[in-house]
Amino acid sequence: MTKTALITGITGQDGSYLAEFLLEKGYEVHGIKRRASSFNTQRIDHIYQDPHVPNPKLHLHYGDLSDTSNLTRIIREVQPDEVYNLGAQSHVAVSFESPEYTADVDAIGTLRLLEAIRFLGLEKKTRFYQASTSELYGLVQETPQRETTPFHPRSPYAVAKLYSYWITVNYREAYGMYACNGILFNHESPRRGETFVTRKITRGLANIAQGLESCLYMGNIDSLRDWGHAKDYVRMQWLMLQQDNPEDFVIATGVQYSVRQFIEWSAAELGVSLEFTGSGVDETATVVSIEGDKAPGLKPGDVVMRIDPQYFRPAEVETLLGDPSNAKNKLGWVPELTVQEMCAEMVTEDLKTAKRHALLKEHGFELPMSLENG
Ligand code: NDP
Ligand code: GDR
Repeated sequence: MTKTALITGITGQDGSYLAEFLLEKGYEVHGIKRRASSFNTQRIDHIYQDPHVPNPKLHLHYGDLSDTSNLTRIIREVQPDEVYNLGAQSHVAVSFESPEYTADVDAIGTLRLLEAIRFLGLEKKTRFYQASTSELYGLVQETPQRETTPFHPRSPYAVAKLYSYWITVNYREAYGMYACNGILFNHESPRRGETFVTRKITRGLANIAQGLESCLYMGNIDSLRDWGHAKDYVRMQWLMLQQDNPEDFVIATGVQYSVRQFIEWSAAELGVSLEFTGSGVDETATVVSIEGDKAPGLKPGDVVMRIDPQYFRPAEVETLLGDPSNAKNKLGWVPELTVQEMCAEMVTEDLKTAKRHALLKEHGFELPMSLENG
């Protein structure tokens, strides 16, 4: 029997990979997309199916996690076997700017979905996945962080996600729902939003290498993260809903690096070696040498990174390192891609785009790119 899945956040990084994954598994996939004044489906355009063709397997519905009646109507229509709640205002720094909106969407949005499932009498049919986060650990109480490590959220985003974590546990305990949390550590890909740190670095350095920008302005580059590849992590989201009993899992690689190291690797992928000098807000990264032909816009001595305190957060999560033993032992899950392979893939993709843009610029055309630096 064909299974039906509903994905909130299908237009995001994870939603797009998960939709591909479920379609390959033969699912009928429904996704909720937001109404926007310009197209926002770039990440799923390659799997889009014209609703006029017979038996389309991918269906998109307009909706929003802030709209109870809309969510209830979609769930009633779709009668999903599985709901993946990936939709969120997912940027930690932005959550300090828009804390109330973040709480509405990232916390109450989850409650709205769970209540809709219950209200429609689907609590025994519909399995529910909640996109929980390593940000819950915030000011870390134990290293590495595992399922039992106490939480201490450090942003409006993380506090909202804490509510969602517990309301998911609560609906499981109170109503016997198959509902579970994936506590996912940072995961990235060429589809990562441009203002998250890895993508900001790979895109920024690729643009600089091609002479489209001059300098990358960064926040706290001492920050330590456990980065994996989004493709590996969406496989795990599905696995969590295929077990006999619902359980919450930490998903991580178990290896940690600094933002500074990610900058060095990205530059190295472009054939550029960097030297970091100075400290605190005065730290800079300067080009020492260049190999190959990927960075015609650079020469030794160019400063390609400076610190801009506007990217510091009011409360920072300095270090995160996950222990994925439980997922490995119980679900047989191991990440297939290393962070270095992921970084190389991201730089390669961003360099392709930067080269296209450089060519357009050379021939006097307007650039179809935003210079927003997030
Ligand atoms: P993205 O920011 O790439 O995608 C978020 C998605 O949510 C987008 O489709 C976005 O739509 C949608 N969305 C935003 N606001 C609303 C709203 N009000 N109503 C409905 N949909 C909305 O995030 P990721 O794919 O990286 O992450 C997926 C989920 O996993 C998120 O919940 C995130 O918080 C969580 N998470 C992510 C981790 C990571 O490292 N990537 C780690 C741990 C948890 P639009 O495209 O229109 O903006
Ligand atoms: P994070 O990811 O906050 O961990 O949340 P992000 O990539 O934004 O930041 C990681 C670390 O890098 C530091 N940093 C910068 N970050 C950004 N965005 N821009 C900068 O210029 C910059 N300079 C340094 C940050 O301070 C931070 O320490 C992501 C999101 O996907 C969440 O939705 C998810 O829950 C968590 O990962 C796990």
